[in-house]
Amino acid sequence: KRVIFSGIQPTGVPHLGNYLGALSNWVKLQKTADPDDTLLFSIVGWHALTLPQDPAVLRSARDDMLAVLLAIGLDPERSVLFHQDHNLHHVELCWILNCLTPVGKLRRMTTWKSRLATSRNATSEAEVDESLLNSGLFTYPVLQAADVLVYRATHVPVGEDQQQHIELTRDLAEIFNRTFKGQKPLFPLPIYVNAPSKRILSLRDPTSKMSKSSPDTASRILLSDTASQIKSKIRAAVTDSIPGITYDPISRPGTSNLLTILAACTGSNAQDVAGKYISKGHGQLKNDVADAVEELLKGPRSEFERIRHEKAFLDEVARKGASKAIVYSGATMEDVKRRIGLS
Ligand code: AQP
Repeated sequence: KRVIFSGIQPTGVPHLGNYLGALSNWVKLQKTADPDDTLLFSIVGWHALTLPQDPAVLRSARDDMLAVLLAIGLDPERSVLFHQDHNLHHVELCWILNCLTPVGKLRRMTTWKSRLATSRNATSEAEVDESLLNSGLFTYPVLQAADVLVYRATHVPVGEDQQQHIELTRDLAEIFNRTFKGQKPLFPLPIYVNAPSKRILSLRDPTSKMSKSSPDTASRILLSDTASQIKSKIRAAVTDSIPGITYDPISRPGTSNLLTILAACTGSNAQDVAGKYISKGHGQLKNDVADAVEELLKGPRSEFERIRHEKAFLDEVARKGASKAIVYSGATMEDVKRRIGLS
């Protein structure tokens, strides 16, 4: 019996990277899960606070994110869909784990560096001034570990960029199990479930990942983008001037990114896709990528536009989801508190 948990920040409408790297996998898992498996998908508002947010924008981004999850096909009767900030057990366990986390382990996490670099529009992570780092951004991997462990999740489907956080989560579960021994270990060691497609890169700077917080809006394709917006962003994507198309992520990151996107949209492999374009040019590749992305996104986009204005329905889904989530996490927290001596 698996417990599958994942989360997404309400920092804007998700982009193609979020969709291919994480969200589409959640829908697939919902379809293929055993009836005994528990699926929990959370909109992680507390994580969003690690970078400055406009309260009004955050409020509507939260609703929009829930609308997106429903629009892509997550079923609130099958999967527990909820806002992280509706379940205080996450922060309670986070504090307990913080008290077990060596600072050296957090220093080795690279995600906060790139998140800070992106938000500051720095050209490299080295350029980032550490004095600008708030402690929430530094310790958010611990909150992420709490998000997973509070449900005693066994499987975590996230993008490649989050893999090191799952390693940290496993480390913290082990530290807790070792420090507070019981008849059996309290936390299972969760497994990272990779999406079939790797990380999707920025269309403007293919050395960094596609991101919601990048100031350059042409760097990402949103799930709400129209066919013409998709076309113009793909046309403007940075590639290279080497003739012919080959898949070479190191020396041709922009071209390879387009091949990765096309392969992911059509359910094939980037090397195989490249083989079909060997004697073709970037113009042809870009047209085909734009068509494939439009084909993939048009269904979710129209569902999203329909659901996003149904505020009462969204509130009801969120309320029901949170009450289910609290039942699962409540059982874990009783055990945790008993073991640490705070029950
Ligand atoms: N470019 C990407 N390619 C593949 N997967 C990606 N993910 C994010 N970017 C890519 C995966 O999407 C899930 C949700 O991400 P998140 O919103 O929780 O935070 P993030 O990883 O920090 O994503 P963003 O889009 O870059 O958001 P901001 O800009 O707000 O930080 C995760 O599973 C992630 O791996």
